[in-house]
Amino acid sequence: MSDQTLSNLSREERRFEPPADLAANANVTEEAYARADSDREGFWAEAAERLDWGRKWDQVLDWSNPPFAKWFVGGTLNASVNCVDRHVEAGNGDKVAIHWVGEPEDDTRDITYAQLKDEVSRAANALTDLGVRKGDRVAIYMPMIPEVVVAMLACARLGAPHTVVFGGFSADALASRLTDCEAKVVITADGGYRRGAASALKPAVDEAVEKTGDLVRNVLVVRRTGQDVAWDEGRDVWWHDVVDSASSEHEPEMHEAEHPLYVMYTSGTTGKPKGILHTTGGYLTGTSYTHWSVFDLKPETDVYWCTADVGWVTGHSYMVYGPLANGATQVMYEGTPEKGRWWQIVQDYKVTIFYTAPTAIRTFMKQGREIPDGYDMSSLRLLGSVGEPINPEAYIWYREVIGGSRCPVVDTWWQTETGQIMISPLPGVTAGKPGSAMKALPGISADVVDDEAHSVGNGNGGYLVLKEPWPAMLRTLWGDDQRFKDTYWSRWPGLYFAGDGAKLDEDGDIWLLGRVDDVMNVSGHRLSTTEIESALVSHPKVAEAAVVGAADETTGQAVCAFVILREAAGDGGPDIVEELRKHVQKEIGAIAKPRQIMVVPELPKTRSGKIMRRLLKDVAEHREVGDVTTLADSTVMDLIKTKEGSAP
Ligand code: 6R9
Repeated sequence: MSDQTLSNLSREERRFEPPADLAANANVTEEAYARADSDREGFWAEAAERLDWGRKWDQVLDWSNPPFAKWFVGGTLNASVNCVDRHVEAGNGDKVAIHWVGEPEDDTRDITYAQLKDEVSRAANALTDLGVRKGDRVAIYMPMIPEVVVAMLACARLGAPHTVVFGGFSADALASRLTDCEAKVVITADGGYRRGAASALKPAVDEAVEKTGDLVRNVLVVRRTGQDVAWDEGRDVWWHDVVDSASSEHEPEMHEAEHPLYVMYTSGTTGKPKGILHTTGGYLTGTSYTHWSVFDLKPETDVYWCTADVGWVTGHSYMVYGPLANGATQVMYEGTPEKGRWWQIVQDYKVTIFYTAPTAIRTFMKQGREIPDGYDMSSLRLLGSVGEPINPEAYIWYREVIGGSRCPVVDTWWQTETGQIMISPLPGVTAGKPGSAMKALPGISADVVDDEAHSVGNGNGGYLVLKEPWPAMLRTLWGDDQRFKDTYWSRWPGLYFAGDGAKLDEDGDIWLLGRVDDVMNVSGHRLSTTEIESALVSHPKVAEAAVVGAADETTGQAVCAFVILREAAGDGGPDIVEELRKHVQKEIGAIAKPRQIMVVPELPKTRSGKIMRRLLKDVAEHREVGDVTTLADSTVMDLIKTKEGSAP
């Protein structure tokens, strides 16, 4: 984080008080902070009471073996019952759970809680018939269609942890995740719609399953696009053949509070993705409480919409588990942001709470306010942001243009690992500052510390840490307790290291400043530099590669790669840059495709051989190159800069 960033941010003096009517009727008021401070476990136990339990817990938190937390020890519950059955039993069966909007115009479905319950029960029965048992892992690789929610909840019902892999990821990325969590079944679709065209998914599954030997027994396929698919008779099963004919009666089992709910893979600082493990009772408590408090959800009247893809943690916590546990009515959209389409949906469904990412907001800003101005968005009453720091300009634009200057903006900081929102304004309490995530929520303890773990105090910057366990925290990394300890808990004893830089302003409010490790944030998605470097180096023409995240107006950061070609490859040919970009797309997925690739003769390295990414970042961001004194060969940067001048 540069000093300039710090001082720019501290000059921001605008404040937005909560709207009076919202504050008067807010789900959570100021006193929640004090109550949680005086009895943190009691506070979370009260939040857990929001759920239906089979058996109540004996102990709220067992922290006797840190960093391995156990919440609601002795309690049992079923996540799918909490998200579906109990709303039907409470007489809300006819209430719409999901207003689904397909990408092709006019392709829509409204699904009530009663319908969702039947469909989840059918899918649970079908999965049982395919041999899925409690504890088995099921991979889900699907587009944004209602069946993905059904699939997740059916797995949760059976106690079979799911691992949802983003549909934009490659066959290789899918294969490594299947292998790591030893998935027995993959649920997918023939394809999905992207930017108006059908885009296949099943071929990637076929390729991934082939790579993993006999690991995967069955592939369950939803017919979405109707495109031709290759079929393995002994292995592949159509969803409509086995789910539609299954019984809609399914007796759910109550699972232990600490039973694994899902594994979500996310990029780390090394090439191998980390399998973040979330369990049932604490996760559902943390997500449902925060969804209700941060978005001030009124389930009877609100129409909520989170635009995240289900392949990311936001889709898990704030499209599936949080909102459905709260009995919300929500919108789910299959497509990506396309000019006015989102605002059309807000208008058509009278969306009241809208949750999206800064990268989307910046894209809309670039297109101009005329587009959203053409729609009636007066239904909106609250806006949320997640995924990366929201710069004050984007915050103000979001507030004014989308929120008509009447909706509070909640900038929510959290991570795949934290499972739930951790730092955020409370919309009925906090006077928001554009660009600040403000304060740790009630029941959460965060601080900003220096290298020695001392609190930096107001007005200073440092590392963001979490000081006390919280219900939705990750329990470990799948199959790798040691890496779990090393990654998050070893830097300072007893503190969770989030990997983010942050600043406390004069009021003690928190400003997030981005990652301090080699993880990039591109459009709110975490990508590891190492993972992309490995992908580049796996190309036969590439000898070495270094990847940096360079500031980008729209995506926050963009992937910039520097590669040294193998001698045998000569100059790589005229299409080398495109060839390498495509290669990264194939290895990891389109999201990781470098914006820019520079073919260079050398990379800047320290004497111990560490690539100095800091200098490459200077080049990628067109800055004067910084201090080169620790370079083994200080002329290297001149060579690279010359190349930059001649780059296409
Ligand atoms: C939920 C999610 C986590 C990383 C996190 C941080 C960045 C997320 C943010 C934010 C500033 C916010 N991040 N929300 N930075 N302000 N409101 O995005 O999870 O994909 O695991 O990413 O994203 O750097 O450490 P995940």
